[in-house]
Amino acid sequence: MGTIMDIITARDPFEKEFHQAVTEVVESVKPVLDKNPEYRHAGIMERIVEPERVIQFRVPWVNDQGKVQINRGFRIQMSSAIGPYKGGLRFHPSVNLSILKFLAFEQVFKNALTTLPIGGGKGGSDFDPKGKSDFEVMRFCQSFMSELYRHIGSVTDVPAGDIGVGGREIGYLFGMYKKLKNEFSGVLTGKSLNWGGSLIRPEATGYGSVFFADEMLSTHNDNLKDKLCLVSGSGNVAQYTTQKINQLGGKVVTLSDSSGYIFDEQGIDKDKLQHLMYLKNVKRGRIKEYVEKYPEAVFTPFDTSAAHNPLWDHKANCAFPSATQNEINKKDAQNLVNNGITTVCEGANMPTTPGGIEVFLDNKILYAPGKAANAGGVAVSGLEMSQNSMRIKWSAQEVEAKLKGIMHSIHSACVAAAEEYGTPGNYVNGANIAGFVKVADSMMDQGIV
Ligand code: NDP
Ligand code: 2IT
Repeated sequence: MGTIMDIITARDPFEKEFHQAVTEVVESVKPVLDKNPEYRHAGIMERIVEPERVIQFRVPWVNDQGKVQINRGFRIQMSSAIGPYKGGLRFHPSVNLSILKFLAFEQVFKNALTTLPIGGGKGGSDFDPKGKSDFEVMRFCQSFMSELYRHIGSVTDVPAGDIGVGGREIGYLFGMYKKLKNEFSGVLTGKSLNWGGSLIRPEATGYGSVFFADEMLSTHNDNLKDKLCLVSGSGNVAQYTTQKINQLGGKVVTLSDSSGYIFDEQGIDKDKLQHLMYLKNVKRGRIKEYVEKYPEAVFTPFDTSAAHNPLWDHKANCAFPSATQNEINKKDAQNLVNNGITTVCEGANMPTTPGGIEVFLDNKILYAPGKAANAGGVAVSGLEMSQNSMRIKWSAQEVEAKLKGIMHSIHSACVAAAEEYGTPGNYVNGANIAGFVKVADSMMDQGIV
């Protein structure tokens, strides 16, 4: 049998994001496989890279002009080794099998790190919610769920949000699921507070990422107070990352969307963030509108043909990439290092290319990969599932304390695994190994399935 990479590139030659995510894990866990030959005998790696089930379906809907539209829907049920499939739904025109398989693959290890009993999955559609009316989004979500409902359930597979899927979409999806199944259950997380949602779920990914950065800094007897921070994105994760950095005394000077970024040297404080949230969440506008109210800030459009992203070329102590995959390349990473960055904490999934990661590791940056740093979102989704099962509701303080405890545990698990395998301070190896061992041991217990 060839190597894992030979197998997956022969099977799916064009899935470059999936290959990228698998390559990283394969490299990290090689010493674990060498030390534990039983994992090789049981074909753990061969099984872990093959989704348990892939569902692809047609999503027909009618736009406001009465024209029929066809999108593609997907759900990747990657691993149920430690619990029901769990992971978000992404609605974005770039969505394809490669992107969803990379996300589902990373989700398996991320969910294992949370300490909660949740397996890994991911789904979504190439539907673009941008510029669509609420009714169009509703009709799309209803059509999407009219197929997906037969494959999911509160003990089978529990989707949530991701890029392009927030509270509005989760509401429309839940409404259709409930109608088709005649069942009110915790089949989705990220629900509104009135009908089963958990306090702090909207905040959880951003808050968790900042807690993780603080954990890393504490290993150097440092913290986020007075730290200058670059944040990318301006959606759910970026907004609450900014909020928590502000609460801990740091200063955020950038935010972005797919069209460009803003640089506000004075800092995006509480009031400015509130306005940004109105612009993005209520008005569903663009980041460049920020400078209309705050002319001291500068908007720079992105040039997609440029070799580097100018957002990462500002002087700062910490970076929180929180938009999308591969938004920091080798040149961006080098710019960050040249400008004195000490800490990089990934709110987004796989935002740094392999070349960029190498730069961070070579320069001994405190670098947290997404599967550890952004696990707070799915962790609070797990807590939402617990509250739904018990039919109770925890206070915001209780959930935030649990989230903080979980991020602390994830940090400790990464540090311990990295040390055990001879790469102290390498959070990439730490996260991959700690997540992998839990899943692999569960697969060993359950036989060849
Ligand atoms: P949102 O849809 O709320 O926001 C996404 C942001 O990223 C927007 O500002 C968007 O800009 C920008 N963006 C999206 N695609 C691109 C692109 N191709 N190029 C440049 N900018 C882009 O999503 P989230 O905040 O929820 O997700 C952000 C990241 O965090 C993703 O990587 C997601 O997988 C990850 N994540 C999310 C979790 C969650 O709980 N929501 C949990 C863990 C990770 P625009 O408006 O122009 O599209
Ligand atoms: O990437 C992720 O972890 C998410 N989008 C959140 C998944 C979830 O089930 O809450």
